Amino acid sequence: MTQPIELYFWPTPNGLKISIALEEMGLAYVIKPVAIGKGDQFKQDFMTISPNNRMPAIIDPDGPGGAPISVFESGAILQYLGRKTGKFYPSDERQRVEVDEWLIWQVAGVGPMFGQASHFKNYAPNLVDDPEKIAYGAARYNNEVNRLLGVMERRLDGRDYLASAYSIADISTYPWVKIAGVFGQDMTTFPRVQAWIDRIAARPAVQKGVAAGAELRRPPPAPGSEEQKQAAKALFGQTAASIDAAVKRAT
Ligand SMILES: N[C@@H](CCC(=O)N[C@@H](CS)C(=O)NCC(=O)O)C(=O)O
Repeated sequence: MTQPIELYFWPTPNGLKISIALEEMGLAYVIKPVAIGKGDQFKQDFMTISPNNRMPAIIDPDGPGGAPISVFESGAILQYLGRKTGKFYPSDERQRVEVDEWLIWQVAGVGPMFGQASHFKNYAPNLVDDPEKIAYGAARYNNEVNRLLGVMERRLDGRDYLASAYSIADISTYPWVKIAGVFGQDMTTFPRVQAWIDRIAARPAVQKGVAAGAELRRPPPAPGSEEQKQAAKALFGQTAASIDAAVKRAT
């Protein structure tokens, strides 16, 4: 009997891309929590499969040739799962190029820019005393988020999905773009993007994927609390040397 895929996961937008894909593709999986606020991403076992100290990652016990394979980086995982199942990743080269364009647009653009906008909105105010020190970075990343929503709004003129049909590009983009309103974006100015969000949110597999790991979700730690200090230490101010030290501590 085929063993379930191990999903190294925390319920953030990058993690949810993969739980949604696994649900959409009908693949059995088991969640292996990576508590990034506690430093699980620095543990040697995890770093072996994800050397960038970031989740998500997967281990597929039934990889190529029937042997296990690990994959890190959400885009690489989605392409792997798409090739494995033949679902949401067309084999026709022209259609595949189109999906790749929008998938890479998400992982190289939407993810990093939305991630930085989230940092300046949700975390920087607890880390930096002077609001003026935050203002420039916050404005820069909010503008980028706004620009990217504009790119999507134009792309969705006359089409329902980013490529020709619903694909891993939409799956990758959805968990970030659905929270654009939380970043302060006025979604009434992006009606096609909002309709795309609603279209994808209505899919039962997406609802299951978004609910994955619900037991891991907690409200953000209170400012000044020990939990918040631990999370800030794990997640922020990372350098090559600090990661080396964190890996040694965690192992
Ligand atoms: N490019 C990566 C980004 C993944 C990423 O940023 N993951 C974050 C959580 S959303 C993480 O694991 N952070 C741990 C850390 O900052 O040490 C991907 O697309 O998989």
